[in-house]
Amino acid sequence: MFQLTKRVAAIKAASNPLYSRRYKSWFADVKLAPPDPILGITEAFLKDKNPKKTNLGVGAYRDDDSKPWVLPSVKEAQNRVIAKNMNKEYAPIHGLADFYNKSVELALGKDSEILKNKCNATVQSLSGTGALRVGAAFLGLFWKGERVVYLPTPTWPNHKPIFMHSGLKVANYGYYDPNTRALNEQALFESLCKIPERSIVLLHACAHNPTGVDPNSEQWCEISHIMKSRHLYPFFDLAYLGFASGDIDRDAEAVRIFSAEGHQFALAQSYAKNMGLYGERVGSFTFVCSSKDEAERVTSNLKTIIRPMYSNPPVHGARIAIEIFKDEKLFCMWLDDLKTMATRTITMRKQLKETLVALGSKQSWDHITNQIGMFCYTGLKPEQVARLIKDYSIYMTKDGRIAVVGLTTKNVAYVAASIYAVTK
Ligand code: KET
Repeated sequence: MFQLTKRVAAIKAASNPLYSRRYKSWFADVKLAPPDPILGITEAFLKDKNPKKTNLGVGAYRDDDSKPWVLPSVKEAQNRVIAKNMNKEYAPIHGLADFYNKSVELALGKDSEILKNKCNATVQSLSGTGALRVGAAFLGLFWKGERVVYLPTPTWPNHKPIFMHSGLKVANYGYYDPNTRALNEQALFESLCKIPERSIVLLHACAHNPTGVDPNSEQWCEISHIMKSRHLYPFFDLAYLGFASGDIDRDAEAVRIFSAEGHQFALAQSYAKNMGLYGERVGSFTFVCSSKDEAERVTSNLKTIIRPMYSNPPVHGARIAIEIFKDEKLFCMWLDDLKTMATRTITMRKQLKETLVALGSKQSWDHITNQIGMFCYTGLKPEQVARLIKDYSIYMTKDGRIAVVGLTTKNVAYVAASIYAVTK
C-alpha cells in the first residue's frame, strides 16, 4: 500500500506541463496516409453529388443497371447452405478441405500430376489478397534465394506493399509498351534474362491488371523456359480465373504450362471476381512442392503463419463455393454466369470503342477491344484523368485504368463523350 501511494505521488509530480505535453498523445507523429489508389476512389465517388457520376475505379462487376450482381448460381448455393442450418464452429486453421482441394484442382486441372502425387501445400485464404499475403509471409520466413520479388511494370498497386510487409524487397521487370498498348515482348524477355538467379517473379496468370494484356501461349512457353533455365521462382496471382475469357481451362493455361514443365511455384487464387464473392473473402493459396513430404512440412508451417495472423478463415463463402463445386448442375450454372459476365464486358468494350469512333475521335481505340478482363488501360494521361473526375464525375485510377465492368448500355455514351471531350 505504502509502495503504491509513493508511486502515485511520483506520477503526479511528473505531471508537470512539460511532462503532460510530451505524453499528450501516443500517435502524435503519425502522418495522414494517402487514400488507397483503388479503394480510395470509391470513397471519393460516394461523396460526389453529380447524378451522372460513374465509378470505373474498383474492379467489381456491375449488371446493366449499374447494380452489383449476385450470381444466380451463388444465390442457389447460398440457399442450399442456409437450408442445411449448419453450425458456426471455427474452421481448421487451413480452412475447409472440400473447398481448397477443389480450388487448386480448378487451376491445375483434374489430371494434374502434382495433385495425384500430393505435392501441393494448399490452404484456404482470405480471398486473393490474403493468399498473396500468406504466401509472401512464408517466403519472408523461409526463402533461401534472392530476397527480391520482381513485379511487372505496371502491376496491381497492392503487390508492392504485400511483399514488402513480409520483409522482401521488390523490383520490376518490363512488361507493357505504352506506345503500342500491347505486350513489350522484348523488354519482358530481356529483363527476365537479367533478373538474378533464384529471385521470385510475380506473374499475373491471366487478365493482367491493370493493362488487360496477357502473353499468348508461345510467349508463356518462352517465359517458362527462361525462368526455368535461370532458376527463377514463379509466383502466380490468379485473381481472374474464368473471368478473362469465360472459360476456366483457357484462363488456367499459363499455370498449366508451368505445371507441365515441372516448375515448383506459388499460386494465389481468388473467388472475388469469378464468383462475385467480393466481400465474403474466399480464396486459396498453394505451394507446389517437390514431394508429398515437403508439401506436408510446408503446410504445417503455413498453419503456423495463419494461426497468429487471423487464426482461421471464414466459412460462409467457402461453403457457397463448395456447393457449386460438388453439384455438376450448379457448377454448369456457374460457368454460364461466368460467360454472362465475360460477354457483357466484351460487349461494353465494343460499345465504348464504337461510340468513340462514331464521335469522330482520331485516336486509335483498338486496344479497348484487344485487351481482356475487367479493365482497360486506356492510355489517358494523368491530366485527362483528372479532368474526367473533376468535370465529368467519371472516376478511374490515376493511371487511366477503367473498370470496363462498370460500363453499361446506359452510361457508355456519356463516358465515351466525356473521354472524347478530354482527348480531342
Ligand atoms: N490480384 C489482383 C491482380 C487483383 O487485381 C486483385 C483485386 C486481387 C489480387 C485481390 O482481390 P481479392 O478481393 O483480395 O480477392 N483487384 C481489384 C480490387 C482491389 O484492388 O482490391 C482492383 O484492382 O480493382
